[in-house]
Amino acid sequence: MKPNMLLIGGATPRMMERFETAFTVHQASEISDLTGWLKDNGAKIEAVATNGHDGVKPEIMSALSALKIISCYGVGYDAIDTAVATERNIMVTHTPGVLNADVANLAVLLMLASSRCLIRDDKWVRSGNWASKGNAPLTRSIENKKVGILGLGRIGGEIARKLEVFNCEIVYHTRTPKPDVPYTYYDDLAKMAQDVDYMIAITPGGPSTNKIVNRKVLEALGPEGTFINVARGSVVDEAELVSALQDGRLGWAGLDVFADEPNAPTQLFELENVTLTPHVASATVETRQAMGDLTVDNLLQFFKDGNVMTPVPECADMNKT
Ligand code: A2R
Repeated sequence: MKPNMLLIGGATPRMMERFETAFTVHQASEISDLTGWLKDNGAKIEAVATNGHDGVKPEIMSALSALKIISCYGVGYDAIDTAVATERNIMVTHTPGVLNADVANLAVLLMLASSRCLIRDDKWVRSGNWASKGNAPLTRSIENKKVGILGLGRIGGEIARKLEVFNCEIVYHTRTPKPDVPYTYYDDLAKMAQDVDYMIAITPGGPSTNKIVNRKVLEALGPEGTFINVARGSVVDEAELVSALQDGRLGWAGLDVFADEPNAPTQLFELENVTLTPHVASATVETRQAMGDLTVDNLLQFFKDGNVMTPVPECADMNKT
């Protein structure tokens, strides 16, 4: 008998094929009355595969009385209540590491797109402005600039390394200083924002980072500053961000994540000092395949011997061996 798995959100064909070799898969998106279905079937579900956006809603989690493992396709797992999971001895896994390079690449891309006005200059050519108005206005260089990284973990470290080729000076803010890094530590986020040209957010979401990029921090970054967000929309006070960009109290922003995805604040659509992407930092064929493989591998290994490759830190001591 294959164990029953509930799939929340999508999966690639390659993931589906592998899921189906080991599990009886129930796709939440294909169940019309999920609440009713969970009443009748929730107690037989032993595994959930989900993603960082959908997570597992509390009402779903509580309907799955036999749940043993949640495998999350993504490194951020703030949409999964790990306190409830650990209390119930439910293993939670995620996909750290394999997406570092591409998320870091998107952060650098947003920095460059913002400083070099990529979208404006693309339009300059297409609209005929080049011929009718002449050369596009000058842009700004990222060479030799000071960059503050908010969250110097796996991805933040990768961003810092990539920015070294642009001769950027790297500084960072985290809750605890990191040993063995050659970058200056700031224990005060607003102070760091004041001192840098660019600030890149790459922390987890959740309560500890909720709106830590607030009005004070945005104003400290200031009219000559650029804010890049590849973390979570919840990390910044979005209303304050919009208003600071509108008034020029903040210079520019490059944003891949938003508080209410898939919706982004419509006021941003009018602004030329903003570059927007639809939460695609890890969304390359190569990285998504690696994430998908790890999502499935964790589940298969767990049902083989009770161990997983990449538990979330809260579940790190739950491996059997
Ligand atoms: O604070 P620390 O010392 O635990 O450092 C972590 C930092 N961090 C914070 N920094 C400031 N205030 C906080 N409340 C706070 N909470 C965490 O974020 C660490 O340097 C970094 C997270 O690094 P990792 O755990 O290695 O995560 P990774 O793989 O870099 O991914 C970061 C996030 C994901 O959670 C997704 O939301 C997004 O990137 O894709």
